[in-house]
Amino acid sequence: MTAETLNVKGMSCGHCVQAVEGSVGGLRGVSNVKVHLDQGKVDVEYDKEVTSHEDIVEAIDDQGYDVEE
Ligand SMILES: [Cu+2]
Repeated sequence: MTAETLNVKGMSCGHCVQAVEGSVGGLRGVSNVKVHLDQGKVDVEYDKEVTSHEDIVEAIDDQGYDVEE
């Protein structure tokens, strides 16, 4: 299992939390996702055999938020 913390810009309210947690949490291979709204951070745990960092970044981007690489 891989654990990462991503810095995500643009999340401002509970709707944003649900959008990010819902989209990332819906990816195959993601076992845990937690948004820290006050810090602009997203903790994610996933199986590298099933999904990738790029897939997660894309899922967040699709919701309209920017991941700072
Ligand atoms: Cu919001």
